[in-house]
Amino acid sequence: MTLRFVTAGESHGPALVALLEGLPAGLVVDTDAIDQDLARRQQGYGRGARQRIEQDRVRVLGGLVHGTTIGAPLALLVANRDYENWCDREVPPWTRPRPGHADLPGALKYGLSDMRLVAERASARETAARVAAGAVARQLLQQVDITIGSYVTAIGPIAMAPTEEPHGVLIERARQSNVGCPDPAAAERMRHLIDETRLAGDSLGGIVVVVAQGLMPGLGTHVQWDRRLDGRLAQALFSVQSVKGMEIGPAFENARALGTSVHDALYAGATRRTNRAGGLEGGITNGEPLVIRLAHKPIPTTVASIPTIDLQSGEQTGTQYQRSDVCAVLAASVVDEAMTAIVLADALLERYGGD
Ligand code: EPS
Repeated sequence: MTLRFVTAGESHGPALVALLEGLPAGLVVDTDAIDQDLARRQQGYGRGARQRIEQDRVRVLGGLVHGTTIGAPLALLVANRDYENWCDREVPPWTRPRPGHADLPGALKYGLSDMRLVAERASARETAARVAAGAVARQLLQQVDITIGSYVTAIGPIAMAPTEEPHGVLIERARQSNVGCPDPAAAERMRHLIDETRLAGDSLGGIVVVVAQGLMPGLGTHVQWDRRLDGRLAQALFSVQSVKGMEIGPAFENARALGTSVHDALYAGATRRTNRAGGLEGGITNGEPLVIRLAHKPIPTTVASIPTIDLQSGEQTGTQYQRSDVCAVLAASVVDEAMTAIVLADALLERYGGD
């Protein structure tokens, strides 16, 4: 791995931190652009009370001199404004695991009786650090005109109408939508569903499409399993909290069709008229846009109770009330873009070097 990153920090601790290593020297980093991505990650119809507290901004603690990288690791910090509200608060231990959250498996694994200690780190608040790192990777990709965008095609059972419009148009229109959906009629129905779901104390998932454009052929390789770009993207994207499904191109539809109707025929100049492969063949970019579709499960913290057990008493009970988002699919789409940017920037540096 040429470009790698790790994060640290808890949801209600002082800050989230990302360490991004492997950037070449001489990249001018625009911290306003990082803040714009952080702000995009905070938005969205259906988010909860926490987002009214936070105003995510990046602080660069290392790796930049006069705004330019020096080949050193970049240390990025995003403060948690909610931290001070929790410093002196007496919080009873959480003993009732939320089904679908890391609570129970995390508590069993680490031998913890207070599941808050699991939830603090499992929380999707951590994705603020990922988005900060991803925003830098995006700036590296922009140097060679690779761009990454996304749009939301479904929230719960409401899906946008099928369209042949170009990805760029859909991404641009999605940016104007507070549910991230480029189809205004579907977006209206999505907002209505989010309102109803909030009243019912429930939560919603959805589907995100991430598109990378301007990719040259030859990123990734077929020669070894762990260097195939499709596998590397899957690892990165499946690590995003709530991602439970992924396809490259219309993969599940392709699985039901015949090979001659699936594979993108080639024409003079190695051109294609279709992109059912989704931009990758043999784990290598083929010069077509990379198209990834991601299924995000509904958030496991719901106001309405779900049957669970109390680990202390052993009794059958229900999950306890906690503040939560109703729907965070638009926010998740920004995280999906960030993880895609990091994998592609890594593959770019691997192919062309950075020194
Ligand atoms: C989250 C629970 C909520 C979300 C949080 C993720 O936080 P809190 O418990 O403070 O209300 O708001 O997401 C963020 C704070 C964020 O910035 O995305 C969880 O349990 O995953």
